[in-house]
Amino acid sequence: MADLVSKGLTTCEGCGMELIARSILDVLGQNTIMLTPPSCSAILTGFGSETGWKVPAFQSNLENIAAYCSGISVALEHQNKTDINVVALAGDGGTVDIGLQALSGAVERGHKFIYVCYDNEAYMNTGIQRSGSTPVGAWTTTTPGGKKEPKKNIVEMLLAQGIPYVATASVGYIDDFKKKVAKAREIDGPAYIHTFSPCPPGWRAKPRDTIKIAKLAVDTNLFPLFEAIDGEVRVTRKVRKVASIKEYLELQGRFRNIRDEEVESLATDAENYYNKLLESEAK
Ligand SMILES: Cc1ncc(C[n+]2csc(CCOP(=O)(O)OP(=O)(O)O)c2C)c(N)n1
Ligand code: SF4
Ligand SMILES: [Mg+2]
Repeated sequence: MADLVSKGLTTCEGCGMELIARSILDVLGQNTIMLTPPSCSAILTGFGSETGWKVPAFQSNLENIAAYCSGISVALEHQNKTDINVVALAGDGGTVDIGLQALSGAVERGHKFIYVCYDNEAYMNTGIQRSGSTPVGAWTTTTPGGKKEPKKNIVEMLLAQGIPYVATASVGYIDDFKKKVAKAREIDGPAYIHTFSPCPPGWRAKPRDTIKIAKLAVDTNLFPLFEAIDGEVRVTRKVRKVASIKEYLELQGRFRNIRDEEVESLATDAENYYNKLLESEAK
């Protein structure tokens, strides 16, 4: 298989986002246009005449990547170019906060594009500021005592909007992610994949623990893996034995000062949400 992302990028050791980028193009191949907003994924799009992508790519603003996807998608339609994938690779801040209105608008208009959010749970590129996607108890430079508010659930927001395909994924289960990218390509409309993506420097974690942490997030039910086609939910990885949230938290320095009651609330919310997903699957 051709490697469509250059080697020797300046992403950090153990970066989840880079693995996501490589995996997207492993599945979709050459006939793909990649878009990135200001964020760590912009490292791949590059500066001036240098780029890490071996496919066409475009750098948007932070608030409007989905609007650019819409425009490119419509232009391709007008040219009868139906075999080209339009893909956004955006961070959590650029998705659940700053780019939300553009994403919601593009989904409402029903354009055909694939939006992959790599969720490293903070604004990493600008120095680890909290985002709407930062979980309770996590240290960031703007939540020195740990974040108080729960993580925003963008997937449920898009489900409520009636998006034809939405899924969660994790770099810990990369085959599951790749299957979802392949499904997203077949959807005649917007498709969104929210992907758990460890960031060793931002999480004060060891680079070698990236995959372990990404698996534990799923196996603790903190980040359940599922997809919904036309609103029909299917849990794609059933958790038979719930893993230890304590072990998950201890691998990351950002949770060093988390309080017992916050750990409890994370565990309770995780269990409730996972059960809710199983119930909607059964309907
Ligand atoms: C409207 C706007 N606000 C702020 C910025 C500055 N900025 C550039 S990258 C970035 C962080 C984006 O965070 P996220 O989307 O989570 O991606 P990550 O850095 O974590 O990869 C910010 C705040 C900007 N470019 N545009
Ligand atoms: S700061 Fe985090 S997301 Fe950004 S390149 Fe480094 S590991 Fe990847
Ligand atoms: Mg981020």
